[in-house]
Amino acid sequence: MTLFTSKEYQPLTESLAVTLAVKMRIFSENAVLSCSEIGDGNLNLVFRVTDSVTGQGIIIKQALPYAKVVGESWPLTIKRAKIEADALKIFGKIAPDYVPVVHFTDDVFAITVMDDLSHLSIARTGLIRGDKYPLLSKHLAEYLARTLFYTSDFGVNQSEKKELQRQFINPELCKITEDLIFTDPFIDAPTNSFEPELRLAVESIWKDTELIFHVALLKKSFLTEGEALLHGDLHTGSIFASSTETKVIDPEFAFYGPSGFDIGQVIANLLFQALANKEKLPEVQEHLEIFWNEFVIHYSELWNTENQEPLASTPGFYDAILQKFFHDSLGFAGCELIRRTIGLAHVADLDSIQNHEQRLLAKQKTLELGKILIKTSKEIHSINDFVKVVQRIM
Ligand code: SR1
Ligand code: MG
Repeated sequence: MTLFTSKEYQPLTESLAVTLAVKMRIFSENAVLSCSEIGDGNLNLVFRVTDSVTGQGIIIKQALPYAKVVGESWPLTIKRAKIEADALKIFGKIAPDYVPVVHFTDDVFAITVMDDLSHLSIARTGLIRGDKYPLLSKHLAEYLARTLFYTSDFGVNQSEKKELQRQFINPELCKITEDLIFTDPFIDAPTNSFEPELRLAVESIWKDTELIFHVALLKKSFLTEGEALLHGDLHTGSIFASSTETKVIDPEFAFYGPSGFDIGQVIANLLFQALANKEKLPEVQEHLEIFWNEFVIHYSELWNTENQEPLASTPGFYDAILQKFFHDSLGFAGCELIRRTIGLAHVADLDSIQNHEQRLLAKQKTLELGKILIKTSKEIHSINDFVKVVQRIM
């Protein structure tokens, strides 16, 4: 299909997005189409094209050749659009209930056309305004148990896994994570951004060699352990939700990494809600307990019934794997808490707290909890113990 007159990449405009939708014959011939750019993330353009009569829509997502959050001074490969589309297709096969359908991709224009999810809300936005998502943690647990199992050496033929690992080498996007999560917040880097009142707390992080030792170990794990195909950026801004549905979007950071990284990102991004507003602690606590317990139920079921590894039933092996996921995830969650508070890309959960003193207090608590999780993750042995650690900080 020739979609463009030009054969070279160009950023879409709203009117070009409509032309594209017409050429793809997604809508009926007489449809009156409108389009708006709705992207509120850090990196991409996102167009919603809608049929004004039926209300039916599609999403056209395009990678920009730079990081939108910073500007053209930060060039970024548009190859990430292919990584994202390929990951969506794989995750969609493994966990179809939780992934939007991809209708069309174009690698030159870095475009992915997918289901319109505008009947759902971005989970972070919904949680901040007080929406309830009773099934969110259960759904995320099943999504992660399935994606982390079926892309690992336990759930896929081990040669096929190596092919997948090759397909998802994603150096540019991994470098962003290596810098923004594991390096910059722990040194005096120009990308960091925080309120002047937090400087003392931040400087104590930069001087804390015990903390940085543990961060270096977590970073090494991120750099070297290809356990499963990760989403790679599984924060609540990468999740669409309603009271009944959950869809995980935006896997442009996908790569083979340690499973606890995805699990930890979910944990940290749920925690921001309780750190921003203590009254939400019981709700967050329930989400955390359901999330981990359901993850274990689904993962162990897959482990016992679908395992490809001949040594999988060796006594103690499964428990060791699960324990590793748990400890890794708490450490990674600690890094996410700290980087979203003092690093380059913040979260609205904390930044939207209007009262200055309350915002500072919430951020101080977030840094404290982050430090504790990074330093003591291996001393926390159950989800109940973890919840007690969180309660003590509040
Ligand atoms: C320059 S990108 C900043 C952040 O936005 C993405 O969603 C990732 O979380 C990344 O770390
Ligand atoms: Mg994203």
